[in-house]
Amino acid sequence: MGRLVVISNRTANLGKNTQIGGLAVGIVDALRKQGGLWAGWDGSVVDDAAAATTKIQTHGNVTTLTTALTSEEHEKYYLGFSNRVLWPAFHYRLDLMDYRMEFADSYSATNEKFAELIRGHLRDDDVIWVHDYHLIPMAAELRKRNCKNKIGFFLHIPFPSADIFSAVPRHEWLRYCLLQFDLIGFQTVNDVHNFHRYLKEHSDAAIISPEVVRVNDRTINIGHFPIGIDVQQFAKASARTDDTIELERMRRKVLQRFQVISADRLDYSKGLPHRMKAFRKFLEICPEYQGHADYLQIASPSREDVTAYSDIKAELEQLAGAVNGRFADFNWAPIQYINRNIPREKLAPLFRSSLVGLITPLRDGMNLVAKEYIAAQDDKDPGILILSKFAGAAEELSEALIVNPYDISEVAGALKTAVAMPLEERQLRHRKLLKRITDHDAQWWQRQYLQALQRGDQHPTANERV
Ligand code: ADQ
Repeated sequence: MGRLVVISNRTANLGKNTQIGGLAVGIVDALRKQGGLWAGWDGSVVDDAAAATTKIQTHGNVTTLTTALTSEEHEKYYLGFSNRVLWPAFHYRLDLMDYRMEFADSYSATNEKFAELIRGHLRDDDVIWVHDYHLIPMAAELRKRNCKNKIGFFLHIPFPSADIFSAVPRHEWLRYCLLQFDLIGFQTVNDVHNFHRYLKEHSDAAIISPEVVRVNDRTINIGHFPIGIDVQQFAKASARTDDTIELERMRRKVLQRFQVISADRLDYSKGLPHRMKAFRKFLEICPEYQGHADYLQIASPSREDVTAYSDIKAELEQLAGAVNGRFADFNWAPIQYINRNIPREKLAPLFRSSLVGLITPLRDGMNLVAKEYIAAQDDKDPGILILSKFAGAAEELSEALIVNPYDISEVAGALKTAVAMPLEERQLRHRKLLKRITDHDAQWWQRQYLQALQRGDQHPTANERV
């Protein structure tokens, strides 16, 4: 078996003592098992191309190959086409899509630059796994450079409905690029349906079966591979509580209070304002819980150079202030809003000490926080997950309380149900949810994906056109 080559916008730090979390868990595990190369942007931005040096570092059997972006690439490829066009459109926010031709040109050129850099490091028997919406043209660029390796793509965010995708400028080119991969992996069955429907309506591709599409004489495999987490690692971290969290938990117990928790990147797709309004509604319809319900929203700063992100930050600060102003008493404030990254060792016990995990994105590829919340629970007295039906995770986690995040009253009602739910019902739901995330963990995800990529049909010939 050849090496695994992973190409993603960012790579993780593989140095000693680094806690790896989120989607990196599965990738690192696969790389360490098979040995390989991880290529991507190093996170730095330089003024001009001459200053963008390539770094090669080796950690055991894994090598990282990283480079900087120029300020122009950062502005147009990363913040521009990736995060002002593809991200909003794929999350159904065409109103926030800000397309400019130079964004698409830079997106294409930056993919070309990465491909050029990586091509020189590839071996004939490498299997290549490309991640996410920043790198849709990667296979096309590698094929142009006569790369005949198996190349798979995994989309971490939702694939939108056919109408929405066809509203993205240059969607025909994106489709052409996608169809240069040997395997296109999505998070959910719904994403696969959306992609099929788009191909049916907007291309000549023949859909042979749900898993196989043919274009000219090429075969492209398609599948859904719901990403998972390292359940054991997160469960372990959740049991290692620290003094402050433990003290707070005991204080709440004495005061007969409970905690509702949410943790997200501060992103408009995560539905934070809707959620705060739902919590306000809950306090209105259940006045008996005023003074007893603590809502902790942890929001890590994200893409602050994009206006839509600074707007939502201001909206949230205003909302949290207004709710606290209205309901707070001298010894209780309903909302605690933290706008920074919290280390995983702290996040996990915080999840465990919360009676409700309120995870209500307006649209999400999967949502790992939902799975982390389940993994962190004490099975003797587990909390309850309230989950948006528009999170990819809702396809798997049907024993959560599934809600429409746009319906503020429905979410407030789910909060009411959750806090009154008897222990036996919480335990029953938790058992089923825990089993599902354990069966479909991060290792399972990468194995399923890589097996599908390895057993797929022969690589396509270079330079074919759709
Ligand atoms: P994200 O949009 O980043 O990922 P998510 O899946 O929820 O969303 O992952 C976020 C990760 O960051 C989790 O591991 C969580 O614990 C951590 N996190 C969140 N808030 C934090 C905070 N304040 N401090 C520290 N850590 C925090 C994209 C897609 C998702 C998809 C993943 C993986 O948008 O839909 O699930 O990729 O495929």
